[in-house]
Amino acid sequence: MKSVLLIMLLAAASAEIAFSHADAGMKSPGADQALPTSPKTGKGAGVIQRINLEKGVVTIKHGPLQGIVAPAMTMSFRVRDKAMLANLQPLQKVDFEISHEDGNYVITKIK
Ligand SMILES: [Cu+2]
Repeated sequence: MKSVLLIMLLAAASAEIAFSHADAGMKSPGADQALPTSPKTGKGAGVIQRINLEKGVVTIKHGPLQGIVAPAMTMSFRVRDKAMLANLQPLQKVDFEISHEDGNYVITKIK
């Protein structure tokens, strides 16, 4: 019975993380005319709010992104390699690069 409870807790925890910019209302008016196709990569800077080492997810309060049309907001990103989170901590200022893969934004570089 213990393992069943654990699985339910894990499911509930993962459900609250939103990875998609689209879900978070990331589209802004004028985005369509700026670029004919959505760029696949972008850059940004922000402040780390939370880090989940187990899931490889970092929550960043970021400014407007370069490359990908996105306003300033706080959101959770998956990192390509969990080891990228090893030297980061909450409230740290970071520069990061993201790539759009399989409908999600993935951090490819962060420091
Ligand atoms: Cu965002």
